[in-house]
Amino acid sequence: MTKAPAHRMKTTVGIIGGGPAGLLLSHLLDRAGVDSVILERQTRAYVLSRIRAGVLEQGTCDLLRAAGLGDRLDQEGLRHSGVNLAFQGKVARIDLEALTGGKVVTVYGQTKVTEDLYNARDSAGARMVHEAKDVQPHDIETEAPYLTFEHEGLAHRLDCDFIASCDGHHGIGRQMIPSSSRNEFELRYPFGWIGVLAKTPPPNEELIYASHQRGFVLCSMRSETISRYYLQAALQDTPEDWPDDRFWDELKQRLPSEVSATVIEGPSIEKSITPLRSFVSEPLSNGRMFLAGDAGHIVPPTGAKGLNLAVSDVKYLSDALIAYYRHGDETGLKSYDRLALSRVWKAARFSWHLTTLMHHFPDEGAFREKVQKAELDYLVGSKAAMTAFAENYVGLPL
Ligand code: RFL
Ligand code: PHB
Repeated sequence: MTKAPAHRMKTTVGIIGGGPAGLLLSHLLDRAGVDSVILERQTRAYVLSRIRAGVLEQGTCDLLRAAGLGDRLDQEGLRHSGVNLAFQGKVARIDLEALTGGKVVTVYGQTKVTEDLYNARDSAGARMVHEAKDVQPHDIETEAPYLTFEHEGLAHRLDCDFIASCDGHHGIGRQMIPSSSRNEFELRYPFGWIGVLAKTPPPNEELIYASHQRGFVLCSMRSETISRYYLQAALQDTPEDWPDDRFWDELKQRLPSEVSATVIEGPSIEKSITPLRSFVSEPLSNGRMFLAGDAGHIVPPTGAKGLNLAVSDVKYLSDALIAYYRHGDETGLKSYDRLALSRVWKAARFSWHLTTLMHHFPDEGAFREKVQKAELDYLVGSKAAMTAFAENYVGLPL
């Protein structure tokens, strides 16, 4: 039963979801004088405890710096000018910086990005509602959309000019686009990743993506003293199937000996499992509601693109909204779908390609394995192929 709203609020842009996409959108709009309110289902502590992305593209860092969010990023972010691919017992380095005319990636955890955004929003006195239950968009195809929700047992209504659905893959926004005008493209991979965070120094200064008969491995990090590892695992596995001893043992078996010799084991401080999938929903808008970030698309983490795509969507959307309020110019709003989807599909392609290149596909036979090895050999032996890889890994232009 719907309760009559006890509280009515008004804003310009109503944002569903206070993850990186929603927080950054609110921040960029605020800098241009456009008001917004964020409705987040979880508590702030919960949002900040999610361990996810680690790698920021050059363009993401440039944008964060330009938005006044660069101080801690520049102090604590680890600048990586190269990345390593390991297979057949050897490690090959791809020199990102040299191959892209000076672009690099920065290792800086999503937790820190989110903390920086919260701090910026707090100092600007932003309106954010945590533990907002049952958020529902209404009248999105009219000029007066609104959101209803429950908070602390009371019914609320938020009137707005536009709605931004930044509510992640399981959010409500996408479901409001009628299925007759929505196309969903999805690929589920026959495996997942088990991730471990450990208070031990990483085995290498740079990331190592390793392909092995027993499955994929990624050696990443959060700092010089905290390592982050991922292993390809069976879809049905749970963290309980991976006690620390099994994890370290399997990790070492899959890495070239020169790398496994430098792995320092330690108790895991976080362990989680995630299935891999590619997903894009088209269009990314309907009437006055726009989807940004994981709400509209998911990429497998292999390419390190998810958070970076959330940032590029938000850049296009905030530019469009700001142009509308400054000059009454609707062009950006009308071209949001085209612009965002064009970049999304390129990152979806790269993430899918790197996933298929690096993982073991148990049911696909020896021919596939031979082709996979040939492609890896070609990639690390051809400047043209490495350049294409590097261009995508540091991020295509925004
Ligand atoms: P989020 O972070 O999921 O935030 C959505 C927010 O919306 C809230 N919400 C709702 N609020 C109100 N009402 C509702 N009905 C709601 N439904 C949901 C949620 O509580 C949440 O707070 O989406 P956003 O902001 O679009 O950000 C996307 C990124 O979080 C995601 O793409 C990345 O984490 C993906 N990712 C990586 N991306 C990178 O760019 N580089 C990486 O190295 C990288 N590594 C990763 C990753 C994701 C991983 N996992 C766990 C899937 C590694 C892993 C293991
Ligand atoms: C991470 O450090 O969490 C990470 C790094 C690179 C990826 C995915 C995840 O491709």
